[in-house]
Amino acid sequence: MKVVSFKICPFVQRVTALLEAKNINYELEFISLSNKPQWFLEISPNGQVPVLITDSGKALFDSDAIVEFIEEVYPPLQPDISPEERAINRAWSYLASKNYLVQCSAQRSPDRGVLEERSAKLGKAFDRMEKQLGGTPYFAGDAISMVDIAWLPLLHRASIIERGSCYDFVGDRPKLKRWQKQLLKTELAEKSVATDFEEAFSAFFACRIRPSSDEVVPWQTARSARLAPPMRAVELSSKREGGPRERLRIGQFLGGDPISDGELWRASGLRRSSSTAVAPPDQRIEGILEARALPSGSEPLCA
Ligand SMILES: N[C@@H](CCC(=O)N[C@@H](CS)C(=O)NCC(=O)O)C(=O)O
Repeated sequence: MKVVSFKICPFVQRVTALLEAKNINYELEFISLSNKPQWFLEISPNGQVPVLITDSGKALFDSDAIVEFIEEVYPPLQPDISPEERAINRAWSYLASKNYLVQCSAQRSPDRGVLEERSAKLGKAFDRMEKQLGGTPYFAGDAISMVDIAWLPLLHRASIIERGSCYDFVGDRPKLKRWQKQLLKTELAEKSVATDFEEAFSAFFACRIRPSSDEVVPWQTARSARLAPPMRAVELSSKREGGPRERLRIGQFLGGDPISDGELWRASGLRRSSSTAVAPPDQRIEGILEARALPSGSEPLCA
C-alpha cells in the first residue's frame, strides 16, 4: 500500500504512526500541495493528503476513515473492545484530529499575543484530555490504542515547539505531560515522519530549533522566526557596494518579538543602497544575506 503524503502534515502522521505501530509495510509518495499533480487530483476527492492507496488499488481519503480502515483490516490495536468503547475512543480521537489545524494555525502566529490567543482553543481540548486521562501509561491501559495514535501528532509537535522556542502547548497539565513523554518514548513519532521532518517543520513554521552559536540561517528565515525566537543576537553578513561580503555584528535585538526590516536597518546603523542620497558610499549595503546566532553568555535562552 502507498500513502500519499506531505512531509509536515499531521493527518498523514496519524496514518503513518498507526502503520508503524502495527508494523505494516507501506510506501510513501510525497507531493507538493502548492502544485498538486494531476494523478493526485484524480484520486483525491477533497484534494487533500493523506490518501491511502490500498494493495488492490483503491484510493481512500480522509484520515479518520483511513485509520479506521487500517484498524479493521489489520490485527487491531484493541482487539477486545465493545462497540460502545470504540465509539468513545473515536470521539476522543476526533477531538485530536479536529485540533490539528488549530495547532498549525497557532504555530504560524505572527506574534506572542496571537500565539496565546490561538493556543487557548487548543488548550480547551488539552484540558478535556487532562481530565479524562487516568493513571495508565497509555490512554486505554498498558498498550497503545487508536486514541494515543490520534494525539501523537499534536503532542509530538508540541514537544518540538517547546524545545525550539520554550513555548509549551501542554503547559501545566501533569497527566498530559506524562502521557506526552510516554508516547514520545515509543519512537513512533520519529518513525512516522521523514528524517528531515524537524527541519521542514521548523522552516515552515518559522520556528528555529536550537540554533547553535555558529549556525547561519538565511535572513528571511531569521526575520520570520517569530515564535519566541531563540536567537539573542545576530551577526549579519552583508556586502558593501562593490566590496566583498563581510560580517557585521550588530548586537542583540531579537528578544521574542518579530523584527521588521526597518528596525534592523536602524539597529545596524547602516544604510541601504537605495537611500544613496543620505548614505556615504562606504556605508551603502547591497543587502542583508544571512543571520547568525551568537553565543549569549550566561543569559538564559528563554526569557
Ligand atoms: N479532513 C482531512 C484533512 C486533511 C488536510 O487538511 N490535509 C492538508 C495537509 S495537512 C491538505 O492536504 N491540504 C491541502 C488542501 O487543503 O488543499 C483528513 O483528515 O484527511
